[in-house]
Amino acid sequence: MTQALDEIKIGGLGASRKRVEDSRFIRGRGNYTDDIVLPGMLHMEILRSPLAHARIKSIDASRAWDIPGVHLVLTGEMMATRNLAWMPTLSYDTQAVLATDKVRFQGQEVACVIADDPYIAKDACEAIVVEYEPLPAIVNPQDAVAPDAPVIRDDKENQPDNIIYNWEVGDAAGTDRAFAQADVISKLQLHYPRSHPSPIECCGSIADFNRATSKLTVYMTTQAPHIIRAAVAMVAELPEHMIRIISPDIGGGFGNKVPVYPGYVCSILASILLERPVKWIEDKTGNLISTGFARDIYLNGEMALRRDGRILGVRMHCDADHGAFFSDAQPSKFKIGLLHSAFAAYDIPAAHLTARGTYSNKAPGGVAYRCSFRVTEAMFFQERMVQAAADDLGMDQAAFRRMNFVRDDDFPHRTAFGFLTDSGQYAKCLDVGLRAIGYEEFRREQTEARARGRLLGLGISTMTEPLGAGNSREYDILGIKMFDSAELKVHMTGKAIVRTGARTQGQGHETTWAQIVAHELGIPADDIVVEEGDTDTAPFGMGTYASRSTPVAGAAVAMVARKIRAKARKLAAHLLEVSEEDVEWELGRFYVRSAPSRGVTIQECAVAAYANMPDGMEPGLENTAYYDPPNLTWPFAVYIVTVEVDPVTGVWDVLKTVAVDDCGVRINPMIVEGQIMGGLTEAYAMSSMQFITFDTEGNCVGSNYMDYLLPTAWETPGFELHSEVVTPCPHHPIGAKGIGECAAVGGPAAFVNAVMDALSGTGVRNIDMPLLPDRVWEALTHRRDVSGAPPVRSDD
Ligand code: MCN
Ligand code: CUN
Repeated sequence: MTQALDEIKIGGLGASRKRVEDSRFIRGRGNYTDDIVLPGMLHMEILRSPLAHARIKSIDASRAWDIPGVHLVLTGEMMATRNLAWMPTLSYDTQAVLATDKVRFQGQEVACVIADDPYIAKDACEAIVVEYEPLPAIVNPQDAVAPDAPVIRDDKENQPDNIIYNWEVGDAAGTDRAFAQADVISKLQLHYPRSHPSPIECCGSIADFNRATSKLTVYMTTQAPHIIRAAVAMVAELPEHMIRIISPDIGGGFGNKVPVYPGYVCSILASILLERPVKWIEDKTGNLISTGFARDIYLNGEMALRRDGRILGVRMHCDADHGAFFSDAQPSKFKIGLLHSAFAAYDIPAAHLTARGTYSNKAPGGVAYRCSFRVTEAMFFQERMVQAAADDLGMDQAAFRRMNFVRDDDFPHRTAFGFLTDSGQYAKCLDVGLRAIGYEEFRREQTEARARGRLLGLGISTMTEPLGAGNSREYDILGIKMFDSAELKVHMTGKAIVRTGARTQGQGHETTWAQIVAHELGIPADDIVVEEGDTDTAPFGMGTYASRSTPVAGAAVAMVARKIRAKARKLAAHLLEVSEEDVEWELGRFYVRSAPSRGVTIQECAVAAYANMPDGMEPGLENTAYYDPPNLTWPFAVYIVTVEVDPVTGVWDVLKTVAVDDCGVRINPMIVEGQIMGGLTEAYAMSSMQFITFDTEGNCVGSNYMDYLLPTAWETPGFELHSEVVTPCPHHPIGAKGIGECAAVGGPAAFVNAVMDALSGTGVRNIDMPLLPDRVWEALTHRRDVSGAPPVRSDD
């Protein structure tokens, strides 16, 4: 008779356990970087450039130095004497820490003041006199490559123009052959506008250098503390063991807190020079105007089609605007991230992608914001292209997708761009979605409504996302291989602590990692504490982004728990006085195979590890696992949206949104649903209202929450979520796939496709995001594409 514990009751896999971290957050007891106060702490503020492109003729900081309470003014010139005016980026470029020769985007860091309080520091920044000689600004890739374009990066040798790279992937010749055989060629051109992750908490750091111990401790808002430790060791030339990076509670990251920002570097140098703790907390405009942007790419492509609906081949070209410094955080092999994950869910014989990256007078960035290295753009283009192709063929949207999907029995499947996908039930997800939205009925309603002048539309989007980099054979950042880690210590009373190399920013790791241990060991999740983010205590890891935590660190948690279980089995055999081979496991308990009532609990084994271990056994019940995944995980999702467009105003309302996500085994269904709802909210925001744009002088439109809109509960439509499709990941120890970005990746195309579907038959092929009412109205009334980011358009 089994005495196994009830997994749901102990908070194991599948339990919608309440988030343990929320108990402090909802009480206002979180510990964010700005909550930390150290004795003798000073405050740093940054002076930013008002101009997008200008030569610096002089900087006069003398009046700032004279202000009482000012301890230090840092300028590029001073940084240069310590070889710190420039720093390396994560994409093998360089980035100015404080400008010396030129400013290259509006909001660029020009000087820093360290003072007794932030107000004095801010006032002193205003007392610094900078003489600029304005230069013409470049705000898009088209102008960047014009023959007479000013060279933005004249600091670099061998950089005669604004082109960062030309890159390609896929099979050019095979794709040419596919196009030669096509009955129909469908084309699409679009712009994915610049957007911003915009977490509620801005970036910040407190550097604390202690001359007596030579130790540098930095509290900072980072999603990847260990990478930062390595970067600080390299940039500041400090010994790595004397650097401790602590990432306290993070108020949202969404990719914004992956890069290394000048503010971090300046606060560190200031603390070393002043031998006092220096705190820098960015304000909202600083965050929106200067930190890790997302997207900003122009995509055009074409699809070779057979008349019956089969896709024969795809060509894609991407023009990427990286801003003034190429600082994308992405695997080093891929210049344009994983954009070539496009069309991975479709069985396509040949594909070819070319990409060109250019500099502009905009803040650096590119990948951040729920993107998994540009999968967001890949899936957006894919699903817009698929809709356009189905329209060109006069085929039903759903049928066209189903016909071209990779079939369930086709796995493992090598995609046209060379990825290996390993599992999925694409058609089933689509069917669940179509049933939930009431597909046939809606199509009938749509036709009837049309006859009465009402515009209804239905948009389908699917996405499959490569989540969980590495494997380390293919994925590295600056040469550091991408794997992750977990450490598990079971104390003698059977309570435990787990630490990983990831860093939660709101995703709920403190809740879910304990659930994995509960599943593997039968220790109730409430008896397990999770700690992340301190490089002195956490095992080395690559951090949290690209939804890699569950695929990699989460796998490491399962693997370390299994190591612990293996040792506990030896302890159990000793306690039960039988040989190890005679010991069986059920959740929470080892028992004797021939006498199941004789058993010991995992907690009894834990005591024994400290109080009664067999002769010759190393005491204790602790271990560490490093996990290098054999492959990425490939979640899949179908999002379907219905809308009504008002032909008079161009305003569109969402009628219904259905999401069918297959992320394999769900550790905590409630947290997964939260991730999906958050992602859909962001998808709705990007498709309907969100963009950061620039005027021709390079002034940033979108550096505050009046211009950069975050939807509240008022604007956000309701979402209907479906969880019945579960395709376990074949190589992940608990069958889980990532989920953190899926809805933000796949969602935008569903909203846009719905509006475009409502406009079908009008001759409008594309409206670029955001689909603001005036843009929809313009498309409808003038029957033409509305492209580019407002207000700067690529077509005028
Ligand atoms: N999970 C689960 N079952 C699965 C998959 C995941 O229960 N099959 C749980 C995980 O255990 C974890 C959460 O869902 O608690 C998200 O897991 P995962 O997909 O592994 O993603 P990460 O933890 O690596 O989070 C990163 C991802 C990214 S890259 C961005 S950007 C983003 C996102 O998460 N930023 C977020 N979601 C966010 N959510 C919040 N609240 N705040 C952010 O900054
Ligand atoms: Cu690109 S946003 Mo998330 O991968 O941190």
